[in-house]
Amino acid sequence: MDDMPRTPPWDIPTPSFRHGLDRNYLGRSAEEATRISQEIDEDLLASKKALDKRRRAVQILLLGQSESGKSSVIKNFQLAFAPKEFEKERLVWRTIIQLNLIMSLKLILEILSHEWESLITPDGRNPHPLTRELRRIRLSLSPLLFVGQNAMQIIGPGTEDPHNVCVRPGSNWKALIRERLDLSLDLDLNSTCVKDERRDRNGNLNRNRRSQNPLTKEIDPTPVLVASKNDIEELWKDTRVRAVLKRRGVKMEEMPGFFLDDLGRIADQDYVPTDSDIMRARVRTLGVEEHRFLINRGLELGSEVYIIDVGGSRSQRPKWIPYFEDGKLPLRFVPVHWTDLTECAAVQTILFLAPLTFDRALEEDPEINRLEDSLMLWREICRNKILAKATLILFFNKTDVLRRTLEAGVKVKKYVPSYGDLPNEVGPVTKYFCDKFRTYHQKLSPVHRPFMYHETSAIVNFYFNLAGRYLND
Ligand SMILES: Nc1nc2c(ncn2[C@@H]2O[C@H](COP(=O)(O)OP(=O)(O)OP(=O)(O)O)[C@@H](O)[C@H]2O)c(=O)[nH]1
Ligand SMILES: [Mg+2]
Repeated sequence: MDDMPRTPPWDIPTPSFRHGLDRNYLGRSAEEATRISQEIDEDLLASKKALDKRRRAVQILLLGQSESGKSSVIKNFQLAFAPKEFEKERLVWRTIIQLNLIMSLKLILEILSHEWESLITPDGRNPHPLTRELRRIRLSLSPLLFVGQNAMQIIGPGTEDPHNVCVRPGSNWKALIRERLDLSLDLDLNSTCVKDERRDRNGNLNRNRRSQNPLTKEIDPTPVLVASKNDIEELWKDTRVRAVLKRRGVKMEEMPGFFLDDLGRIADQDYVPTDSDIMRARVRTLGVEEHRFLINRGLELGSEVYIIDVGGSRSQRPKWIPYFEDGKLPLRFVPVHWTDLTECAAVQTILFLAPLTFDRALEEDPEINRLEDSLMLWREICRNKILAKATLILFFNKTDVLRRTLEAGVKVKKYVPSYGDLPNEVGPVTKYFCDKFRTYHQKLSPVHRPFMYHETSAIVNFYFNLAGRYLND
């Protein structure tokens, strides 16, 4: 380059001179300007179309305390109206379910360790037989816990919740799992049968397929879970372990993401989650996450529905504030070219989830009764002026849990003295609490709006009929 002759600065032609030299120059720059201008016009038009489309789209906000079932409602919705996407994610849920199972094991081992420490004699010995057994099982399960920990770090880096699978908003964690675990999906959309690349043309499993990628090996729980099956079973069935859990008031079966009773199916190389498994899988939501669904069944095909999911635990609630302040989409959901924020669609419908779990406390604050917390949140939402025009629909979710609790003989009046001697049955209990929610709704709503509620169980496919009715309207 340095050897090339350079034009001295004083010899650089002025624009008019250059024009003289190149007759096409102006013509070319005019063409260029027209092209750029057209591009801008097209961009603006596309933005406007996107904005119009967005304004026409149904926009739903899910609110409710942690574990009320908000994210489960989304899965339900997807299964009902966007089943193709649901199908594509089936194997992603396999990993989540495996991790849920590993988290349950981790919790049990931690509880047993505490027990173990409490049994150590002053001279440092521990004669209890549980300890020897525990040591062996804990050692044998350590590779599984290690792989689980690795996978959790990949899916939700820095989320630091030792007992929950957590994901960061906007992290595209499903794509991440698919990519990192090499889940190339080949889906038979006419059935729930999933074939992945591990199968050869004849449908036989190529069991070596997974182990080819060393990175995958470090975070895929499948092989080590399969290898640990007997030890897990032994641990979970051990009557002494059950006794410790009982003594410490830990009801594993009632915890979200409980899959230990399904170990036989899940700890299998060929495990493919059922719809019901996916509904029961637990991923804790952090922050606010927007889900866009392109309807491919049941409603107007090709129409768009936006559902905004929020983390419901107390530490996450400050992140709801944008919706309470101006009722518009928070800035981060708006593509940069949507300059006029006031044009953005406001939330049209709020689904508020309030399980009638009168006997449970918040996980994050054992001093606070869950139902009391739900009523407090409901009051805030009803009285909010910005949300006055949004349709409020109340879901008394987890009706199956309420039924089981009452059938187990748990008395409402023990937790809610004002319930008195009313019948301890699902109907009267639901009516009693429903009246409370209705009263707040009527008293606090800034403008009159109808009180709508449903008794739901988000782990079964309830949404199709219900949501279809609202969305068609
Ligand atoms: N038995 C039962 N379990 C449910 C029901 N709805 C949800 N679950 C389970 O409850 C757990 C928590 O549900 P999520 O949908 O993750 O709760 P969430 O409201 O999104 O919780 P955060 O993300 O923490 O705010 C999951 O394991 C679900 O499978 C229900 O109706 N019945
Ligand atoms: Mg959630």
